[in-house]
Amino acid sequence: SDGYDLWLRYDPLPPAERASYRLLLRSAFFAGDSGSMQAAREELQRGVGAMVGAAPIAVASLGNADLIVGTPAALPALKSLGLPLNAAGPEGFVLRRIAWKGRDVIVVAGNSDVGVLRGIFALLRRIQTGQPLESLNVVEAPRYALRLLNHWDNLDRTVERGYAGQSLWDWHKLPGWVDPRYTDYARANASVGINGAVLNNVNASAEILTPPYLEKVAAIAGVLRPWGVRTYLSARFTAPIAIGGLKTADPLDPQVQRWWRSKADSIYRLIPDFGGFLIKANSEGQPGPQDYGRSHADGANMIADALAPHGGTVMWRAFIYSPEEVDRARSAYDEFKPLDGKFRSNVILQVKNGPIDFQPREPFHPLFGQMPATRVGMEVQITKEYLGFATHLAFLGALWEEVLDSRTATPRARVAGEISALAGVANIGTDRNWTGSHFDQANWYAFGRLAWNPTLRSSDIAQEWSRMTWGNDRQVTETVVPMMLRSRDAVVDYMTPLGLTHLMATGHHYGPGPWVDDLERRDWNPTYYHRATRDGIGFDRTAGGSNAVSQYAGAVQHCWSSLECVPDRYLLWFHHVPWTKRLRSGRTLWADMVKRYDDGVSAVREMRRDWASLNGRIDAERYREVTAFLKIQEQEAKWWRDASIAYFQSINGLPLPPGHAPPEHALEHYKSLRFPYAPGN
Ligand code: BDP
Repeated sequence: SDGYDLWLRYDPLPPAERASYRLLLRSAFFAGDSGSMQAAREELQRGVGAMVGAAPIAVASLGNADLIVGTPAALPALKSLGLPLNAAGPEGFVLRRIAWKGRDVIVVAGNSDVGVLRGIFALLRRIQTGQPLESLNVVEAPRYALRLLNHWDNLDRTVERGYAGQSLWDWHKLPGWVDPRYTDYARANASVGINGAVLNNVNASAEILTPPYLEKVAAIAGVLRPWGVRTYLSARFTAPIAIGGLKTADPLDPQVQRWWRSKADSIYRLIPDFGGFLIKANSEGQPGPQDYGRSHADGANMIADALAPHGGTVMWRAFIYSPEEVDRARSAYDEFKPLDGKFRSNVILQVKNGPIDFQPREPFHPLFGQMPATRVGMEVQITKEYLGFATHLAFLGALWEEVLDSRTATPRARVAGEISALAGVANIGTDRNWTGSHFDQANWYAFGRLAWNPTLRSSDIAQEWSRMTWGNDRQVTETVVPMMLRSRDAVVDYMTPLGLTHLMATGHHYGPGPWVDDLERRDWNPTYYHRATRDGIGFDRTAGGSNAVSQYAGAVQHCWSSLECVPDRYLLWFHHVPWTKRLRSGRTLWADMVKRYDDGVSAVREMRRDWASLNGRIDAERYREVTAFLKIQEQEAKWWRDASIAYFQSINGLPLPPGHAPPEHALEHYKSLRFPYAPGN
């Protein structure tokens, strides 16, 4: 298998199970014929047909249907059944086994056809994972109204930080040729409830807003629409200059305001359900309102006002930092906290999960829970820019669960409750398996599932995904799921243990570069982040240092400020600690660090061994690729470990603790390595 089918493989079930499902699913009545209902019908027939060997026949009357599928608007009879449709909201669904006129039927209902479609996917997932339908009684609604993929796709089809081939969007052939792959992309999103896609890179070219490109965008939007996926675009703040012929992009200039209004009007003429704009402004060289002496709120609100008549949203990114700041981790909070309450209601402040930048582990961003008068969304990175690109196995469900679950101010408040949108930087491209590796499909899947329901456990998500993707063989599930669940901690251990961060090589971010200290901006140097000296290591963010810890509220601030309370995983994020300090493990900091590097490498070695035990239980094509990638991961884990230990040893002059092998090469070797062929930005 080449992996193209993702988790929607619908492999045939064992004969015994087939028979019982088949009896329940012989026929189906579909109320309505919208694009979404057609999609629901085709998906049900395709999935059930493949899994149980016979597709439900679509019947024209309710009387002889085993399955009844629709909305109360299209099928008023549903209203009398007492279904909890209120709790399903506009996008959710109800699945229920009931007696209908003396017959035993399954109802798949929603308040919209898209809700119904999601209900069909939820039903199919139950069959895929072998769950009985006997006492089916489910009502679901998404926790967040916006669950969006952010594609960092350029118009030349390169993908910034993309490790899965080229951009899916074939701009040159659009709109005349609409690749059928767009439909499969939309289907996959619909199956996990993702309801929007920003098509182009946040480092945006203004050209996407020109009429020829908007025609192309409209063609894609037409494919995504029936699947409940709305189209959004990244907009360049200076588009009025670049493509509008104006001399300024000042948000308070009436001509500029008019330009955005008329641009929005023309987009909505082509794409009536257009979602809105994502904007990276005054960040890493992108233009923004501050170039005109205006605030981020002035910029966001001006564009929000242009979208408001059409119901569109502006996602304004909070990813800003400047080399003049005392501490990059402080920047976004310092800039945006004073703007709380100043944003229009159709602005979402889009904040990365941590205060630096999608690192293997960061504490949650201090803006979560501290912008009570602003809508805040969280941005995570599905593509693994900082976690080993496509070859390393790292299940990010565990990372996102950790962030969503983090306590904010009061003991009961969680980050998940403080946000109103979730965005994920997509890992999708033209590779046959979509994501560059089979296991990276799990990260697309987990993102969608958590955006729908952030209280899901990553272990349950891994379990579902594994069964749908690798089959229901128990030995496979019992091997794959634990591999996934330990994988992200393994990456943290071999790259950035104990709260270290941002130690990767320059530019492409591939491999270790903790020694780098000569970049044009000081806040791009790994040495800026680890602050290692002969005596100790770590960034002092307590009151004695940058005091970034003061941006957190109450108990969190209190604990993380204190060397006694701060968890080991954030130790060097908040504290500069002597190499000889004893940690909870009883080991010195240096000994603990070396052990963690080794643990990370061992974990990968064990993952390889576990995977090898599945030989013959998985199709050869996918088995071989994963086998090869795990081997690469082990080599690179060791590279990270050896290079990091060699470098830190050159700073602290300490011997290796007993029982740990010295790095394979001298530090100079690791420093001399170059990777011109690694995908960059
Ligand atoms: C950084 C990436 C860079 C992105 C930037 C962003 O290295 O390519 O443009 O994030 O999020 O992590 O804007």
